[in-house]
Amino acid sequence: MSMAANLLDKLAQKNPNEPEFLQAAREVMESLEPLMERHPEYVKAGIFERILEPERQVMFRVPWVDDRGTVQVNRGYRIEFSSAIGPYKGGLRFHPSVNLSIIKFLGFEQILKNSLTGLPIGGGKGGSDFDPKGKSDAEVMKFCQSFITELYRHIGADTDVPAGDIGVGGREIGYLFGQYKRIVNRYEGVLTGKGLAWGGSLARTEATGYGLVYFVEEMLKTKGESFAGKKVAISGSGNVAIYAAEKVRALGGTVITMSDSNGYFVDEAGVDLDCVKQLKEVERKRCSDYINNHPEAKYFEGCQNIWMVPCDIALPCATQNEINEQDAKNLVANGCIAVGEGANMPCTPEAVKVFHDNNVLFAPGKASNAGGVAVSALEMSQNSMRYSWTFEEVDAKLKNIMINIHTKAYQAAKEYGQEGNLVVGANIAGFVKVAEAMLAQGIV
Ligand code: NDP
Ligand code: 2IT
Repeated sequence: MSMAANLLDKLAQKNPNEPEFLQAAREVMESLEPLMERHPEYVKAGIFERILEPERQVMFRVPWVDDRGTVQVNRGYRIEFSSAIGPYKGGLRFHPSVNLSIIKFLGFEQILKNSLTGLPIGGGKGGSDFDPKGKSDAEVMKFCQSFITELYRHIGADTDVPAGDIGVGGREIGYLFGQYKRIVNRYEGVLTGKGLAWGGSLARTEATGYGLVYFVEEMLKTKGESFAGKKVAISGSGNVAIYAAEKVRALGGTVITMSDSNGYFVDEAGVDLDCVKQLKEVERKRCSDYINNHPEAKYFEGCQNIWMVPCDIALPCATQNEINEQDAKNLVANGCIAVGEGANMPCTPEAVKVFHDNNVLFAPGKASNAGGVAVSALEMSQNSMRYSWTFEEVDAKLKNIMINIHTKAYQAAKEYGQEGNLVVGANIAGFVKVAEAMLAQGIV
């Protein structure tokens, strides 16, 4: 049995009910096999075993009272996975599907993603099975206050810095920050994605989507391609999807479809982003409402068939495992030339294989969606300096970071004999920096 297989076997025995975590760990450990041979010192120091075990896992009760006076109880999580290269850093997800496996997969991915940014941030993730959908602002506030009243003792500007993810945007970060500040009586950069008037960074809202498109642009260049004139399918209509769509349009592409968890609409003339922003960011409405303003567009119930819509480039920006093997085959059959993961792990391993086997350019999320956390790290820098950069300054830094991540992943893949395989390249390039830090810091 290979060393990776052996590690994964033990991991599965230890964490039997964590399919998403095991899926993420498998992809990484299989990529790292050549590294295990080249670096016996990593093996001797137990780096692989250690990186697979979170440094600390916090799970807690989040009680709150809804608008009808009924007591509600949710479960909160914070997985502090690795502090080898900096304070734990990663988002909070509020979604009814949240469980330990999902938060651990996200936290594990975050270690390597954060390393790839080149900035000094460790890996962590958290969240709750709370569903913000359909809740009043007052309910969301009460939940956030209860959540942070427990979590505050575990986080801090130099310890662990959460941010947004699915279901956590500016509104939630505001309530979390307000209550944190009230408890600790300190104004510090403990959360990122803050409002611009109170410590947030310009371009953080746009960062993940813009960064994704900057990365895919670099990847397309390796084949002499660009976004200009391309039809682009984007799943989701949240933070990542909206700003990916905005940058695609700026680069001359046409976004023809977007979705939410109920369904998707197709607008061949090009999605009206102002309308989507109004529906999603202001009114908190559904994709089905798009056709009220755009009768020429078509709405379809259910998410899965979005990948049957013929496109040149697909950017999955909703959630994990949203593109399976059959979806990937449909995309290939319809002439798709590139796939960029905006979400975390939106493609199953079988789907990724279909893309690689058919020479479809494939950008793995831990590289291509790293722009959000990169600008979060820039927000931390600005908070420490008590200073703020202009939008143009932050955007230029973001673009540079995304180009560098592409170069690092491309070169690492080439160095290990797998040119063009950015999955392997991103895993190796992200891992080496963390492994070197762990070696230097001893067995901790
Ligand atoms: P949002 O909550 O802003 O938007 C999520 C979007 O995806 C919504 O349109 C939502 O639809 C849809 N969606 C969520 N869950 C499901 C599901 N189970 N099935 C179908 N559709 C679903 O989140 P973000 O845009 O911030 O996050 C999207 C993805 O990007 C996630 O995978 C996240 O981890 C990843 N990511 C986010 C970063 C960030 O900076 N925000 C950074 C890097 C990665 P609905 O409204 O109906 O639920
Ligand atoms: O998955 C991610 O990288 C995020 N949700 C962003 C994390 C952050 O700390 O900005």
